Amino acid sequence: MLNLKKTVCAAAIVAFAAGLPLSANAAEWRGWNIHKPDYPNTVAMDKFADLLKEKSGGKITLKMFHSGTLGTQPDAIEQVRIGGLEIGNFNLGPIGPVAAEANVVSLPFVFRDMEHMHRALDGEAGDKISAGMAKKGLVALAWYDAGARSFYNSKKPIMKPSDVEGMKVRVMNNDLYSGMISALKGNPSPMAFSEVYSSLKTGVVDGAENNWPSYESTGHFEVAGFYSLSQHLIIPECVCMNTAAFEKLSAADQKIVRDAARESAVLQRELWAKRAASSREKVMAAGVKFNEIPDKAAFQDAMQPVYDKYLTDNPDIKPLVALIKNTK
Ligand code: GTR
Repeated sequence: MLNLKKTVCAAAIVAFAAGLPLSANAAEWRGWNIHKPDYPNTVAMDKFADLLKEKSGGKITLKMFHSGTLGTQPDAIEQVRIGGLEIGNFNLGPIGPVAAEANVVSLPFVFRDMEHMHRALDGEAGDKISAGMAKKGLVALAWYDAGARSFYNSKKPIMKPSDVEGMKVRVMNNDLYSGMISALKGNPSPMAFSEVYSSLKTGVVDGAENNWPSYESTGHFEVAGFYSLSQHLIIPECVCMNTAAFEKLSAADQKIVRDAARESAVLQRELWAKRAASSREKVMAAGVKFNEIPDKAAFQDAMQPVYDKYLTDNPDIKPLVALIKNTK
């Protein structure tokens, strides 16, 4: 794996030596993506790059780096914020710690279902989340889908909150997720996506949580064969751009960039729906033991303290949560 800092540094030195500007107006932008070649996000980000080139008549070009080759997600978010990279396809989960507004989507059960999430993000709540992110260096050009996240593990079916007690569960980097596992009396283990497979295999962790496509594409189903449909988090993703770089563009170019990202999002959502179904079929055929959760409200109740604590610590966010809840 390439070392992100070294790469960015090397690029800066080359640009400096060549007398090139380091701004995003330089010939080629660079984009980060964590997923493998055939994943919906990967295909959609490649489409975004194609559309950028086409719509700008070759003036704007984007080179995508897939499979997390430019480093972990929290590092890449930082790089896009400071302008070391121009573009990233990020999950809003690890953006929460840098932009409080984005953290609302990481409150367990904040969205009733995918449709509710779409309506909220396409409306006023989405505008408020975008505004908060832009202030922190990330312009959300478009939203991608990432389904609902459920628990999986190598030990047993999870039917009720107490089944998580004592389990070591990998979470993404965000205190809300650690709090969520602690609330279930499990042991949270924040860790990079790329480390989860071997950690599950060697028993460093017992379980993790994710959507069907990521559970399948990573091979986690091979080493954690119990998937329990808790659907406790519905976290959208963004095509994000460094704010300063975006603001430097002419209004016409900004429109090109937004339009290209939105068009790629239409494709991503279509591919996502298909992949969610095919990934589920694939892991079931491979022998995964799947269970529905009889009483999801029990998980919601058990996770409520995380919710309450977050809103007590961040009272400014309360209206945004209310806005989401009241979105029909
Ligand atoms: C996936 C998401 C990735 C990453 C990953 C994880 O669903 O698309 O961006 O956040 O989950 O669990 O780290």
